[in-house]
Parts: sequence; structure tokens; C-alpha cells
Amino acid sequence: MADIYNLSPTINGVKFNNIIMNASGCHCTTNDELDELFKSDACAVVSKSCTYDKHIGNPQPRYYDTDLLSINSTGLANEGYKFYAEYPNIIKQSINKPYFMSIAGLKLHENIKILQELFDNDNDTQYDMKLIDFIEVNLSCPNIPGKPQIGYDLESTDNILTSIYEIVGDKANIGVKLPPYFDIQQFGNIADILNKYNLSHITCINSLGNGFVFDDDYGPSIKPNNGYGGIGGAVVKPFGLSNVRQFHKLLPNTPIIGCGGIVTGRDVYEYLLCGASLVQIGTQLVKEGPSVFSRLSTELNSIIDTKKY
Ligand code: RRO
Repeated sequence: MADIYNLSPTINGVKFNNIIMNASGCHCTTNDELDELFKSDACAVVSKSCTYDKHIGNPQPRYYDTDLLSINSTGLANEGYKFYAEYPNIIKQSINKPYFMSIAGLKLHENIKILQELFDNDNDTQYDMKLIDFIEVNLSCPNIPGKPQIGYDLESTDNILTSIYEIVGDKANIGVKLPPYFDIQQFGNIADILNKYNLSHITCINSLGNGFVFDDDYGPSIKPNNGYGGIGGAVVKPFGLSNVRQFHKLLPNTPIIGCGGIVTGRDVYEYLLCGASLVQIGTQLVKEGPSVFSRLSTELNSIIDTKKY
């Protein structure tokens, strides 16, 4: 049987040694966390989504999990874009794996300012854009009070991508992180817009926005936003799979990074069957730590070995 999947893919000239990496927001905010990911068996590392300035995010507790799910309202807590742009300078001297920088300005203007500074050659900064293999624009943060998820608004999505390409052109690999879609019409509408741009990849799905989970005392499990937050973990896998499958059909030439509810090697395999080129681990990484990558690779390989005949 011909393999329908590639376990060491190349995306826009960037080579991956396996297909399992972290999801943005999970174990990727601080220098130590990022270093641990680089030293792990993850095939690549994506940073926490960043704003122009350092952002402390929402009040604690802002993350909670159960066997089936996680809920978070982190509120874009991050070190500011300069930190994530400079981060690969040292680590990549010893460990060369692909690095994705995720950006999530609170307004269109903020994303533009970040990109203008990154690509301003006269800028007296320490970034080496050759060390940032992909810039991923997060169109789907569900947890900023008063801010809609851009990816649910077709016009805003189109406008932000037009503005980004005016600055970046073909100087970098640009991908987007999408919210989950649930309506067949929505898939077609957003795909028509994404198709206008030469995106390096799409990552789907972000958490399911504005869920509510009780804690053991029947109170809200997290403090911000009246207890509402983005849902991840095992329960979201059917939506992750459907989003990857739909976009793989609608955008057959765009590599897709699948994310949502991966706990076992079988889950990774299911994402491959739906058309993912890479997969990301979020909640399970938070629960298990960076050793999750070697466990999942071992489990995936044993499934794939049984398929070879
Ligand atoms: O920081 C967050 O609250 C957050 C972000 Br930016 C995101 O994209 N997805 C999410 O579940 N939480």
C-alpha cells in the first residue's frame, strides 16, 4: 500500500524530522519552556502568541483541566514580540529545528507594527529572520474581552491578510491559526478567502471559544470572563478532525497542521488520515510535559508498522 502520509514532510522548503510538535500557548511562553521543547522530540516549536508589548494576561486561575477537557482564559499572557523574535538566536546554534513565531496583535494595527519592525532592514535589532521559519498569525484567540475572533469575520480576515502580505510579500512563510468552524457554508466562505493568499500552512483548530466548566465545588473553574474560556482536550478531537478534513479538500495545496484533542498515537494517525501534514499537542502537553512527544511517536510508529505490507 502506498503511504498516504509523509512522516518527514517538507513545507515551503523547511524540513521536519517527524510530524508532532507543540500547540501555541502550551509550554511555550518562557525561555525555559521553549528550551525544553527544543530539547524534546518535538519536530518543531511554535511560540506563545505574542503582542507588541509584554502582556500579563488574565487573572489566575485561568487554566483548569479534567480527564476529558481543558478550559483556559490565559488572555494572551506573553513576553512581547521582541522576546520571541530573538529567542531562536542562541538555541538554534545547537539545535536546528523549525521555529514558528505566533503573533496575535490585539488590533490589526498592532500586527502590522510587529511585522513592519520584523522586516525593517534598517532596524537596529537582534533578530535574524532566517531563524524564524514561519510566522503564524493567530486569527482565533477566544479570550480577549470585547474582541471578536477575527477568523469568524470574513471581511476582517481578508483585510488583515491583505495588509500582512503588503508588508511581508514573499519574504517569509506566513500561515494562519484558525478557530473551529461548524457550518459547511462557513468552511467554503473562509477557504475562498484563504485561497487568495499564498499561505505556507493553516493550523486548525484553536480552542472552542467560550465554554463553561464547573469545578469540584460547582463554581466556575476559571476566574476570568465570568468563567468562560476556550475548550481543548479530548472532547474537541471530532471538531479538529472535521476541520482538517474539510480544509484539506477545499485547499488541497495548502499544508494543514492539525490540532485538537490528541492524547494517543491513534489520534495522531486519525489526523494524518484526514490530511494533516503535521499535528500539534496542547492540553496533553500541559498534562504530561515534553516527554509526550516521544510517547506519541512510539505509539504512532507501531500503528504505522502494522499498516505496512
Ligand atoms: O491566550 C489565550 O487566552 C489563548 C489564545 Br491567544 C488562543 O489562541 N487560544 C486560547 O485558547 N487561549
